[in-house]
Amino acid sequence: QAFFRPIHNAAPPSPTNRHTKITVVGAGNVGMAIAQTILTQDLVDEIALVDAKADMLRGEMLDLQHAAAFLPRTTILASSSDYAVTSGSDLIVVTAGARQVPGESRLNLLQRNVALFRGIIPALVKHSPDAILLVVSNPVDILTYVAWKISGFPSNRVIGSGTNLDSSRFRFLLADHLDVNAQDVQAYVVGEHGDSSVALWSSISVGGVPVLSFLERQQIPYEKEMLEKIHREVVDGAYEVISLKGYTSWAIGYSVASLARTLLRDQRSIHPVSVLARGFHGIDGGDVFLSLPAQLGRGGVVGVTNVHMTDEEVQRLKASAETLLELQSQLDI
Ligand code: 6V0
Repeated sequence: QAFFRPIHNAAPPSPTNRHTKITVVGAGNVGMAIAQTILTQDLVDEIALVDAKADMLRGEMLDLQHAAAFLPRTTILASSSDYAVTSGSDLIVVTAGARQVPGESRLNLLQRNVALFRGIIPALVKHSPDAILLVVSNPVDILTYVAWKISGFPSNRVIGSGTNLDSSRFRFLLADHLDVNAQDVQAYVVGEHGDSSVALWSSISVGGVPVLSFLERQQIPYEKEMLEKIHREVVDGAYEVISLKGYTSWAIGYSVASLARTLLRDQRSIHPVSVLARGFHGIDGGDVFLSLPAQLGRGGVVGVTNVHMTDEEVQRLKASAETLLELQSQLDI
């Protein structure tokens, strides 16, 4: 109880609105970009940070707390070992991950990340049994499946950030090429986040104008080649940023903050994110998470849109699902 009271209470404190809380596990480049974007957007009352590196984590927490005079009021907590700081979270974002060591196979890295998830997911679930889990760590689709399995949560409360970021890259490049605002471009990249992602050409529209059928009517083959080139740039985008600055952070920060807003404020917006895809678009080989345009709200995944896909797009999506299932079958969860 403070001795000095700058304000004399005229009335008892008013009951506050419902308390909202986000936990970010992994306070590296990606986790901190997510935390700081969420802070600036006034999305929650409390942010809890968890990372294995205690000193770095405390430094990050203090650095953010020192910006209090310039930011909406948010309590920032951090702990490297005590998951009690995460208690009562509405949303948990997992960015913790092991880094690939030279010569290590993708499967080995994946198995190490499974072990890491086995260490953190049960502790998170214990302290926030009603939370939504949002996985960002790579390979995001398989780790979302792993998080679903370990958590025991219903599938509507386990989501991977998936191709939400790839779709933003896609919309940026299309907008740049067509000289329009990216927010007016409706375009989805679906499937696996990464090399086998599928661009849904047939459903791209700008301000309600369907792009592909317009180009086909105008018979402009050059433009179609240009569009293919744009998808390649989307796939290579992360590699390019990593080769230039060492990691990606700002775009994934905004991408996850946008998902957090939709989920916590029950916006019912549609985002391409990694969801349990079994039963959609003919995916029937097993339980697999990959990105499809999904409607999100306070309860997590509200539904999956019945987006139009050509036969070729469906085939590529199914191939993406098969690749993921094959890897999953080799995992020891
Ligand atoms: P980073 O900077 O190495 O951060 C990872 C953090 O995790 C580090 O600070 C570690 O100390 C911490 N960590 C490791 N093990 C544990 C543990 N057991 N408990 C708590 N913390 C732990 O990596 P960066 O932030 O650059 O990337 C994080 C992950 O996000 C990686 O797997 C990336 O591949 C992935 N990304 C996913 C994207 C997507 O679109 N899904 C986009 C960008 C990056």
